[in-house]
Amino acid sequence: MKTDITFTMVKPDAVNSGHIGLILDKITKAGFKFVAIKYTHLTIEQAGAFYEVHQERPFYRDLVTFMSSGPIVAAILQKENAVADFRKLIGTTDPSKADEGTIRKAFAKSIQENAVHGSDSNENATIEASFFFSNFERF
Ligand code: IDP
Ligand code: MG
Repeated sequence: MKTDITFTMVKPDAVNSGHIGLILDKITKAGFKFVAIKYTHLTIEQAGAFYEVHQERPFYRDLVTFMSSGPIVAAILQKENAVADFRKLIGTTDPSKADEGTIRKAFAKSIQENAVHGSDSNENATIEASFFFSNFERF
C-alpha cells in the first residue's frame, strides 16, 4: 500500500513547448518516485469532471478547454510529505509570483497555462490518482 502520494499532470502548454523531459527530471531530482505515469489526452468531459470542484469559478470553462486542448502527462508520485513538498516544488498558481527555482517559475506561461498540476491535500491526491490509474497500473 503506497502512502504519502501526490498526483501531478504536465499540462498541455508544457507538453507543447517540449518541456516534458525537463519537468520530469526536476521532479526526480527533488526526490519523488514514480508510482504510475501515462501520456494521454483528456476529452472535454474528462477535464470537466477532473476540475468539477472549480465549476463555479469564472475560469472553469477556459480551464476545461485548455486542459483538453492537447496531450498531458499524468503521474502519481511518492515521497515523504509528498503533497506539501510537491506544492513547494511547483510554486504558486500565478507564475509571476512563484519563487525562483520552482517549476512554474521556469516553465509556466500564465496563471492558466501554468505547466503543472499538483494535488492540494492527501484526500484530493487519492481521488485524483484514482481518476487516472487503476491498482494494476501502480508500482
Ligand atoms: P493550483 O493548480 O495552483 O492548485 P487552483 O486554484 O486549484 O490552482 O486552480 C486550478 C487551475 O485553474 C490552475 O492551475 C490554473 O491552470 C487555473 N486557474 C486558477 N486560477 C485562475 C485564474 O484566475 N485565471 C485563469 N486560470 C486560473
Ligand atoms: Mg488546485
